[in-house]
Amino acid sequence: RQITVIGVPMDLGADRRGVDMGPSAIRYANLQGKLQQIGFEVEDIGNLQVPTPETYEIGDTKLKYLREIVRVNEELAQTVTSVMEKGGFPLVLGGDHSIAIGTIAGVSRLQKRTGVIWFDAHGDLNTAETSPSGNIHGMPLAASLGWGHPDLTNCAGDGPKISPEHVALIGVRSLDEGEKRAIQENGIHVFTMHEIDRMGMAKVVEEALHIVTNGTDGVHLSLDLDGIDPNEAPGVGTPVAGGVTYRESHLALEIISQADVLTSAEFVEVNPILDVENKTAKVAVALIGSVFGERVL
Ligand code: DIR
Ligand code: MN
Ligand code: MN
Ligand code: MN
Repeated sequence: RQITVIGVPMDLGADRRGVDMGPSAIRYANLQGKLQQIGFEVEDIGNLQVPTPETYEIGDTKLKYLREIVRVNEELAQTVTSVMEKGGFPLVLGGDHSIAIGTIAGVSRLQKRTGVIWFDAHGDLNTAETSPSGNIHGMPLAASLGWGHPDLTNCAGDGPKISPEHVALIGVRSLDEGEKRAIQENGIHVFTMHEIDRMGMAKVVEEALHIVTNGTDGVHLSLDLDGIDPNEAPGVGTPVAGGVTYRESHLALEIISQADVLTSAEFVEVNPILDVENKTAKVAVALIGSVFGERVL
């Protein structure tokens, strides 16, 4: 089977911080070697062109860089769709989490009912109205569900790309008021750190897998490195204490790997500027190993 790596050096969705170097940092941590060692054929198609924030106006401060973000996501969606059409597995490297809008749009063109595992400290369920920051990286799950500004919800295809009952969030510990409301009103399944502590990660992931595979044709994994505890993954823009441990995160991805349901994945928000000796990119590559079937024995 072939994995196609797509880099998206996006840093427009979260105020310029250095997350545009994420794809490079992950490659430098020997992504390709790791995947080949597991036995995959790897094709790296490089990075998509992403505009530099300094060369554009921020625009509406409730939706910063909306136009440029939409443009990149349209291209990303097209790229993801064509990779899947050729039978490849798209592995998207961020960049900030706003790129999930394009990845999911691209996947959903071929896979009408896509389940999504959203691994994150945050809900990413904001709209312009509920966002405290105006940063679009806090909105991609909402946009994919069809909520928010029409330019985001109609990006690379009109309307919702996924439905609330096919989504499971894992690792959540920071939600804005509007996000809490969206979760309650739409019955979105959220496994916060509380559930992980109480039930254990194995049980949480088994339940999440049940949700995302029930009535779907495939599953997308959207993994924000800030879901992991900042002690293990310090190179992220918005660290939140009390996160998923190194082993819990591997266990989660090992169980997901064994279920053999993933059709696409993305690893986002690695920021080498805020990191310590590329630790967070190394964690990302180790996790990518687990999700693609690397085993101890
Ligand atoms: C916050 C932070 N909820 C926002 N979101 C982040 O700006 O919407 N998501 N950091 O990953
Ligand atoms: Mn996050
Ligand atoms: Mn984010
Ligand atoms: Mn996120």
